[in-house]
Amino acid sequence: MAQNIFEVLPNDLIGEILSHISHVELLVTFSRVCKYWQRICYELIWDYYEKSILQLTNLNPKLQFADLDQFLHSKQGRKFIRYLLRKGVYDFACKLAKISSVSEDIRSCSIKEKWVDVELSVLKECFKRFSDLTDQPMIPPPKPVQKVDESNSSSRGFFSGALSFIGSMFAKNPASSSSTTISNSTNSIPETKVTAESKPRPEYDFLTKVVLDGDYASGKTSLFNCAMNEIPVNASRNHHIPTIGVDFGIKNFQFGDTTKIKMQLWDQSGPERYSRVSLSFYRNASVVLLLIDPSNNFASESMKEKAETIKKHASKAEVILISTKKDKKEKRIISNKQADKFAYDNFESLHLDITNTKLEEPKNIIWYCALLKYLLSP
Ligand SMILES: Nc1nc2c(ncn2[C@@H]2O[C@H](COP(=O)(O)OP(=O)(O)O)[C@@H](O)[C@H]2O)c(=O)[nH]1
Ligand SMILES: [Mg+2]
Repeated sequence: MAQNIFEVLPNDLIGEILSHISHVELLVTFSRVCKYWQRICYELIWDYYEKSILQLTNLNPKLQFADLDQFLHSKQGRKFIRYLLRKGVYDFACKLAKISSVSEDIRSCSIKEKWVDVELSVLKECFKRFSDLTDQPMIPPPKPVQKVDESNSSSRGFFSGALSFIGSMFAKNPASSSSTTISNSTNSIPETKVTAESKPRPEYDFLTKVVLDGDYASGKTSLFNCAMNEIPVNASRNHHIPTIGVDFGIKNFQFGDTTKIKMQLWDQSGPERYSRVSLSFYRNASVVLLLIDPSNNFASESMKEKAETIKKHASKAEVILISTKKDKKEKRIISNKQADKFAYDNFESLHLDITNTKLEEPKNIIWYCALLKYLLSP
């Protein structure tokens, strides 16, 4: 009966509904959506694949898969899912970075609204569903179970409640339709209190080590200063102070009510030249930020060399390729398209083009790293 309603909806209306849903959601809810919509979801996802990936990979655009499920289980499909998930998380990170608040000593940033928990639990489900794509080096400390009151999830946020809405259409019992820890039962309130009071919360739920890697003068220390100390580069001064020794900073993140992440951000110096020393930097790194200055003549060669080293010594780390100095007018030797392709081919991951002359993009990056830690951890 319910499916017939979907069947008779005009295509324009279906298109309007689906336009509010991200590609990640389309992908993950795809198999749950009623069969009348599968075709439209298929077309939207395939269209995105052609626009975003095929042009990077030079694959034959005529390559067609009989059905999306078959494609998603292929090697290319798995790579695409991995990429899509990361894109979705990065967009979400940008949004959180913008609305988060920072403590006076700028060591902690938080966003405590309940809808963040709800949206994160949806993303976490996506990562769990494709769990063979996740592999993080450090084991998180045990985490107290907390329940989230659904009444506050409202329509704000990245997923706009669309997933819950569609899920509830197909569930026998709407309250059980969500696969997350969401509960709107009245019993959940005392239960939350008991849990919270009887077990003191640990200082953090996950510890993540993020390493800045890349050539001399690629912008590592500048990104570090933006992210940790909120000091942007003054482009007119163009004064490079080489880093001496090792530096690392700590930043604490709190997402919603439930998750606290402690991040160590490592900046390196000598190892740019003494590569053997840098191997200890990679140990237990959850994320490697590989920076390049795309106007540097040697960036292309060193990017390839670095990629090999990272694959060898930090095989479990998530790698993000970052082009710095977006603000500079000089001719770039490495184009964004080349860098996108390099990141996709080598790390199945994102390439980000940033400037350290403003705080915004470095902040987005560390929020992204913090979110990834949470989402990739079992
Ligand atoms: N215009 C501009 N200059 C940058 C940017 N990032 C770094 N720099 C400059 O590039 C030089 C090297 O940066 P630094 O962070 O010390 O590089 P590191 O050796 O990799 O740590 C310094 O003069 C910085 O001011 C950027 O995004 N835009
Ligand atoms: Mg430096």
